[in-house]
Amino acid sequence: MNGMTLPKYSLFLFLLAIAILIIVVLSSFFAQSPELIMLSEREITEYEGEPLSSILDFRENSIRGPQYIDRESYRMQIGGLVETPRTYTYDEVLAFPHYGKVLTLYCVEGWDVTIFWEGILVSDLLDSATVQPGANTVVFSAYDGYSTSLPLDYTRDKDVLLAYRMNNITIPAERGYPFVLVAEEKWGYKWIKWVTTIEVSDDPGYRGYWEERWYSQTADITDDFYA
Ligand SMILES: Nc1nc2c(c(=O)[nH]1)N[C@H]1C(S)=C(S)[C@@H](COP(=O)(O)O)O[C@H]1N2
Ligand SMILES: [Mo]
Repeated sequence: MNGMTLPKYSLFLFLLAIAILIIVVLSSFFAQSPELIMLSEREITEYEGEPLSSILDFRENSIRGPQYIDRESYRMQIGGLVETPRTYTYDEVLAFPHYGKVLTLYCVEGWDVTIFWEGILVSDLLDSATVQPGANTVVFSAYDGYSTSLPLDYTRDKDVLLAYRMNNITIPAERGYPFVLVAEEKWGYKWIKWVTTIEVSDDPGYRGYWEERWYSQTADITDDFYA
């Protein structure tokens, strides 16, 4: 009798063990680390005690209204007087070292905003392409056809940033996503949004959109903008 029941009993145990194994394997498969749920990003209102403006304090006055740039197809071109022209994706630009500073943008219309900016150095991008001797100017162009220029030395001496975050949140489309130039001590029209191209040149006379309409080429906030 024992000889008849033992194999049946052990077969039952064997099948039970397999069933448990399948359940364990399947449940561990479905219970993989739970999906990350991002809480909505929140803007900071001060940085190390210094009060900040809000991204809502800007007045929208772009020449063609807000631009909506797709992160996947976005490319940053670096060309002109460089040894190795470069084309970077959004992620490749973000792979450069990150820097931050609190700076105020003054628009010629009489309003200003103080923001904590985070970005990468324009000079790091330029170095990655190796600037040719004789260059003295950097021309920036944007997705909406806007452009402006700045002296090469200024971009290096002032650690000029291409910002991808403001007040701890990713720069929104209306404010220039993916990249805004943080042109310290220059009028707001030098703070080009939606930057797509950086062109190194030996022509300090290149006049951008507003400079062509007789806004100051140097655009120092200590001077009149209409010059
Ligand atoms: N591409 C692009 N960048 C631009 C502009 C623009 O029209 N197009 N306007 C400039 C001006 S005049 C100012 S004051 C700042 C801030 O403008 P905003 O308040 O419209 O963001 O963006 C600057 N950058
Ligand atoms: Mo402006």
